[in-house]
Amino acid sequence: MIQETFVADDPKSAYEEAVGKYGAGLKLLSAKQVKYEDGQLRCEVAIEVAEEVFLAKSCDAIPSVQHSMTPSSDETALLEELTTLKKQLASMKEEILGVEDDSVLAKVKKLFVSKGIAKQWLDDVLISLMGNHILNDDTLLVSYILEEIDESLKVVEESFDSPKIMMLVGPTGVGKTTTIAKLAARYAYMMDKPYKVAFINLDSYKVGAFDQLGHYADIMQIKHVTVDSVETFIKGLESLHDYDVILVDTAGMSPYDTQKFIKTVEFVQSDIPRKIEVNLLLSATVKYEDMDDIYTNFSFLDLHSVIISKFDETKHLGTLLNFMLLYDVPMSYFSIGQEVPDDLLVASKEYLLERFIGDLDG
Ligand SMILES: Nc1nc2c(ncn2[C@@H]2O[C@H](COP(=O)(O)OP(=O)(O)OP(=O)(O)O)[C@@H](O)[C@H]2O)c(=O)[nH]1
Ligand SMILES: [Mg+2]
Repeated sequence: MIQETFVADDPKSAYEEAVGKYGAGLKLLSAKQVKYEDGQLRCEVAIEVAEEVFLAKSCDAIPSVQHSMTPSSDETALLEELTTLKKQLASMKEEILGVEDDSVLAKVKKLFVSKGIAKQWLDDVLISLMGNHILNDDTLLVSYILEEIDESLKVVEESFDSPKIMMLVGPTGVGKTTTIAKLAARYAYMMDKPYKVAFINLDSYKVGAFDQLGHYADIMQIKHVTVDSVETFIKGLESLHDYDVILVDTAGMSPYDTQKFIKTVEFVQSDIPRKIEVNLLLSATVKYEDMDDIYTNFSFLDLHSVIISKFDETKHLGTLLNFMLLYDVPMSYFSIGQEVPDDLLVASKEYLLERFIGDLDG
């Protein structure tokens, strides 16, 4: 077997580069973030492929066991030049947008920033208003920004066109299992047509822990399969081939727990006929400082949507909104309390914006 390391700004891009080169036949060995000499954090993904595949696919005439895509000195110089240019552009923008502290623009910007919206995002949106009278009217300016937020947010519609597998991933204790129970009740009993729903539990890390999902399965009369390896996962899915929706519960993962990530990636990439929709559970109470790590690491799993939980635990939704604005993932459901099955909403921009406006006014 030949090992190769791919480097990119985030794990997903590095992994996609590897898959782009070798197809799905590769084995993922590790994924880690490394601080490079230029001070940038980059992600290194190590993979393993059969020697024949390596020789067939590698455009490098001399096969090397450890091939790193670390930039060459020319590329580094180019990167530095680009970084300088970017900084110059940013400072030019700063000059244009740098206005008196008591101006309408400064006050409105301050308000949104204080509620969690990134200054950078606001500047990108506001730059197009330079010279426009809206900048002198706080009501119009606030409405303009809210409309821009509304336009940038994305919602994914519920769809049952074909049978699907929904996997819920996310940090520990965010509400994955409870949300799976709510979704199961919704799909099996609360829609125009009853769907055939089953559970698969990958949450095998918590040995001996109370089987929360099994408990919900018993109450709701939902078929429930627990697996502990990719092989039993594939077998489990085969045995559930005639189910409309298979909900897959996973163990809570710290975004830094590479081993659990790799294990989960193996399940997501396993050789099965249906694509797995991976949904990231994110708490509305997420900390600003943690968002970047959560996104960078969980996006590795090729996210289909974000499900937001614990709406009832905070009035301040700016940080969450900021997350949705910065990363290009649509929202699918909102969990608004602990009650199964009632405290679940299909994601709506209006609901999120209304709550955010309530906070702006407050
Ligand atoms: N207030 C509130 N609590 C919630 C919500 N969703 C889940 N919870 C509670 O959060 C706690 C953890 O929920 P779980 O569903 O076990 O979370 P999990 O992500 O499966 O946890 P792990 O499997 O340990 O990672 C439970 O007490 C739930 O009742 C919500 O929307 N609002
Ligand atoms: Mg759980």
